[in-house]
Amino acid sequence: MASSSVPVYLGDEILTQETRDLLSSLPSEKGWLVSQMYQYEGSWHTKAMLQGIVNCQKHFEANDSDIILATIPKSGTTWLKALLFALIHRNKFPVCGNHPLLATNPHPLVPYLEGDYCVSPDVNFFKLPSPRLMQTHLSHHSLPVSIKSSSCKIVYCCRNPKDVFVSLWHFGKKLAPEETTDYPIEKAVEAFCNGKFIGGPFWDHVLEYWYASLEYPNKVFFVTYEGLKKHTGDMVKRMAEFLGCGFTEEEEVSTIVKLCSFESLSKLEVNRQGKLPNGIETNAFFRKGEIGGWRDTLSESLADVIDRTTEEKFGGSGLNFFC
Ligand code: PAP
Repeated sequence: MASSSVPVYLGDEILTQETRDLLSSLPSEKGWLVSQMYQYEGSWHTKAMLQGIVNCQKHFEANDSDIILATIPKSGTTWLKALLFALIHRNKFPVCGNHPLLATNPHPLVPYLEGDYCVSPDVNFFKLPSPRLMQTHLSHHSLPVSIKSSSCKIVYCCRNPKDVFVSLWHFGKKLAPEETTDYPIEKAVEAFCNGKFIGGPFWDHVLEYWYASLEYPNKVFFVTYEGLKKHTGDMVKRMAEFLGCGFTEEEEVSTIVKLCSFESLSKLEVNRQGKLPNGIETNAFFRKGEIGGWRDTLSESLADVIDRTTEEKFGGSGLNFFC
């Protein structure tokens, strides 16, 4: 899959000898949306992404003031990038006619850690406005050590698995049509439920951050796409409190909510006609933006397959998705 900011044009030449050796020792198979994927620390990745992960794990140094947005692809990354950027920089960039989000897609505004590290181990984020806001799709256990050992904060967003699957399904059809022709939806659902897709397994990814948020509530803020959709203003205020930049009585949250809404962002020229630096069309990140949109794509029996897996994996965790 050409996941969000994965540089799709990167070839084998970016791989170090160490990564080549590592790759040869890992389980690998042809995957849904990619010709070959590799299992590293329990999750599936492309070669290029693996290089980025290894570099990032070795070289990324978190600052105490950093904010890390963590998601599994298609769970609300673009939306949260916009919301968090607008929220933490609201004094520097008040919501008005020249706000950066009006001219730039949320992805380049919030760097993708392991994506940036694909290209080189010498990444620095010195140009980022403070506090630094960065995004990752890494599992909690694969995060660079300094993210866990420093006082930086993590915001994790998850989404109900049927909508995640369907969002990924359409994203794949748009971006990698040749990789999906021999992959019927039944096979893709099976791969998703077995955790065999880029970034998967979904279940373990969500549960790890869920338990981390219960154990360390001052370190990890857990939010669902559904909760955010239903109570956007309240959730944004809670995130602000968690990040130490709470709203005053007089401050309005509604301008940020509106600026970052699907309706506003998806209408902007930059998100309708633009391209990310890696060539992906920005409109690929704005499809429906709904809760329960899976109904248009999944048959009842395929929805049941995902529901049964959800019950099995999330049973007893306290996590529920009623849609
Ligand atoms: P990524 O992880 O690859 O960056 P991500 O942004 O998590 O992707 O997922 C895209 C989904 O978020 C799309 O969902 P859909 O396919 O079900 O429609 C997209 O429409 C939705 N999305 C993007 N921006 C917003 C937003 N501002 N509000 C709500 N949903 C949004």
